[in-house]
Amino acid sequence: MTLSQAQISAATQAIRDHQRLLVIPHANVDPDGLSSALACYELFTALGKDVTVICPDTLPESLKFLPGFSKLEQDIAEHQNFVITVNLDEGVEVDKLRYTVEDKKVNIIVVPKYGRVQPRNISFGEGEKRYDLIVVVDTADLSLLGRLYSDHTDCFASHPVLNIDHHISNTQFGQLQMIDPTAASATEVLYDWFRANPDWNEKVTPDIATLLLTGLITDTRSFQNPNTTPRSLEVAAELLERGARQQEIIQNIYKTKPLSTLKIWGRALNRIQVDPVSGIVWSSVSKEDLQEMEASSKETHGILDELISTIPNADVHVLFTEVEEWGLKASMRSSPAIDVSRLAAETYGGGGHARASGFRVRSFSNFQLQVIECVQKLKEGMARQRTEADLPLPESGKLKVKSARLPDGQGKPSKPEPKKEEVQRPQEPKAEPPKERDIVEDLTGQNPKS
Ligand SMILES: [Mn+2]
Repeated sequence: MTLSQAQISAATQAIRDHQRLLVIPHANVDPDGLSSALACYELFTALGKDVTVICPDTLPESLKFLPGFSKLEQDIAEHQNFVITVNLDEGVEVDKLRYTVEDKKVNIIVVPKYGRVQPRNISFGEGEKRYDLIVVVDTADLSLLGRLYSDHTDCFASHPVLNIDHHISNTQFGQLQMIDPTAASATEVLYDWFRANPDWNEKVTPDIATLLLTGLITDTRSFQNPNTTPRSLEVAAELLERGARQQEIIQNIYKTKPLSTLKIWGRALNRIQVDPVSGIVWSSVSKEDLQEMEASSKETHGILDELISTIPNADVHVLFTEVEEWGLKASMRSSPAIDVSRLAAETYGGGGHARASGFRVRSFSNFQLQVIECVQKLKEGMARQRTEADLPLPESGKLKVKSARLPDGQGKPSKPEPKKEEVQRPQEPKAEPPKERDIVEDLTGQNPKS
């Protein structure tokens, strides 16, 4: 389902009718959310709007290259002016305004030049609101805005909200929606919208094209995920033609990593464990590891992808991280043979998608022992699912490092889910793209699937 003309027109009209726009991506923002918000900032500012973008997270260094990054604000300014009006109809002319403060009171003193101000000349009321339209991007539900939403629920209730997203699980919040679950990224939805309005389309600068391409590249894992459609590739090509700086994106997002990140990745990859009998691959990062490498738990993002590309033909990949606030955090991905959303729910009350899920264990005495216990429970859960589905155990010797990828198409070249499970936990699985084809491989003719 792509965007309807009615949705596009209504959203366009909302922007034309409002002046003070507040744009917000989801909490724990990812590059697609942030690029979407900044692309809105750039385009709406070019249309003469007064735009505020709020992103309360501490952002990774790697995203500082995004155009408009320095314009990000941290919190919603809800202060609304209060206006006291002196009616001058009766021949009064005001000379000065003064105020005094006494005992928790402010006196506003109107000094007339001519005439006399009577109580009947005074009226008062609320001034203009700081914002008149809220635009929420890349967010399946308002609760995923985190504290920004819970601290300012009234603000969301008292302003019209335009909801722009590509998650199939979007809860359709807001008065206006532009949701396209067939789009690979929120920036793809935005590009369709921008293009639909000729006067906006001509304002798509190389900076905006760079922002839009950033979301597309990261949400498809460089066009590796099956959410990549022919249209995403067309959009990417068009954005490049319009000056998107692809090399800058790749350099900043994929090729520049702080030393601490490299060290923590090295530690995790060094610790990969494989159970060929049950088809599970896992690794762990403890609090001590993080301290020793002077890394934050955020720097473990991407390790799971690395596990998957290193040993692609396991049924379940898990990364266990010891996180300060939460205890143990497990992130899982799976092949179609195992439903990890069910696995997470049955073992530790977690959740997510069928192919990407997670769970948390809050208290334990020893992290490494807890990891072993978790792996044991996961293996039991996997065995139950296999028995129910009457699936055989993986062939022994199947789990080999990448070079051993099976030539007959049994090896899974890539995982289907984008790495969204940590960011947007409550969402449902993304719409399976029409036929699970790996477009990049079809185009290059490499590793054709059976
Ligand atoms: Mn997204």
